[in-house]
Amino acid sequence: MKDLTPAPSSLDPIEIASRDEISTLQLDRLKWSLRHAYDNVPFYKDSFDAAGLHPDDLQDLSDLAKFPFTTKADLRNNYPFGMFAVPREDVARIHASSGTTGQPTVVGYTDQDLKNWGDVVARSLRASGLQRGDMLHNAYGYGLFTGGLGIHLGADALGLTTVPISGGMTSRQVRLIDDFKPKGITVTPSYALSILDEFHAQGLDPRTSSLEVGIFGAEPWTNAMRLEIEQAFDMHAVDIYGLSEVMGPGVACECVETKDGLHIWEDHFYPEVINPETGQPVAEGEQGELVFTSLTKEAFPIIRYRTRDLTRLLAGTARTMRRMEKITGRSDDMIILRGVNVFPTQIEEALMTVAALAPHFQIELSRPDRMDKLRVLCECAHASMSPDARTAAAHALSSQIKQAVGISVQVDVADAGQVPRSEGKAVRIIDNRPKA
Ligand code: DLL
Repeated sequence: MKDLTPAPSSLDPIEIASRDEISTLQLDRLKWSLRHAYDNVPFYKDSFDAAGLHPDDLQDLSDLAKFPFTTKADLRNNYPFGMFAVPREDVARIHASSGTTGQPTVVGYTDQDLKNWGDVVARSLRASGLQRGDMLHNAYGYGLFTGGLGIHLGADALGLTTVPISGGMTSRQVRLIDDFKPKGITVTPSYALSILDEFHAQGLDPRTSSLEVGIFGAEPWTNAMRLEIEQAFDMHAVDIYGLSEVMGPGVACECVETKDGLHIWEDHFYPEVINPETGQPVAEGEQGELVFTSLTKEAFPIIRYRTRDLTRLLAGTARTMRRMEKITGRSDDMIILRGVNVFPTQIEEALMTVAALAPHFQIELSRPDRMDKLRVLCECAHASMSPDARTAAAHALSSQIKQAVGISVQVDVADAGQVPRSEGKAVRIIDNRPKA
């Protein structure tokens, strides 16, 4: 793999500013953001008033912990535009979550917000090893989802040649990578695996493709998966994070030279990690739920938003801005099986240790005889696996899960191609338990 470290002179000065400079800027911006939300969004006025707080009560960054949280339910209750802080005519762009689990959440951006978004995505793409003039194959979905258009904004800001292919039509994805020879690809890690399968189906060697870096996010993925993808494509794989409520992709991103967690672009997004049960900030470096406050957003300021994503905050390395550790999972995706907490990422990690199995999987939950049961559906790495080899692979995976996670699960090994694929975020959990 080539060294793609960006030249220090190409970085935004704030990326490597001192912690004091960053904190000073954050405090100024935080004061503005609280005031802007309070003055322009009735929801924030009501929630601050109910807590007996006023934006002027923030004198120091640590005072933020006194302010109330915002949750997804608050956004749904204010559907569609109740959380906007500017007149509708000043909103240049709308995005929305898919709303598969209820009312969609709608977010908006002013022209200035779009510019800032483009800047943080450009920063992320540069940290991943891309520079002006490079070609990017952008396979995140275009549309209301923030992935495709968000990455596109950053690619424009950085001066890349963008191929806006969006998700789907996998054989065409591979054909265009082969024909156009992009240097970078932006896509969910699970869809990258489908693209990988398609390379093989077309008789092409992914290791000789033009791709030098993949920038993967929008769903949890493990370091074990990183190695698998890096080896399969002979390219770097870096992690990019974001969520629509806070902006979209580009809230945080790894640096290609370190790949040691995601630097949060702290001049625009203020992170906290809290204990999800008590709501109290955890000690520095401890794991908990990530909470974000926007520092510059005009159309859709967001104060102490509970992301439900679980991680820990770490000091900066390649940049002075703090890092978040690779996300373990969402609290919503945590399975409690006979008293043990299990995340799909733990199943992924175990799966990666069994060479005879492909990296695709789904988890099915059921409740026969009032006991929760977890079944892992995975598939053979090769089409021609004997029944005995499959049984051995299933056994290897269930023992690995028993040893690493401490739970007994059923493993079924299907033919290659039998685990349902997604063209965006993978569906990892099928919950067939009776609804309470
Ligand atoms: O997924 C934005 C995005 C697009 C990020 C493309 C990166 C790349 P939403 O659809 O609002 O936005 O989903 C946000 O996805 O709260 C996390 O649970 C999850 N997520 C996003 N990035 C990562 C990541 C986009 N790198 C939700 N690792 C977030 C783990 C991630 N989970």
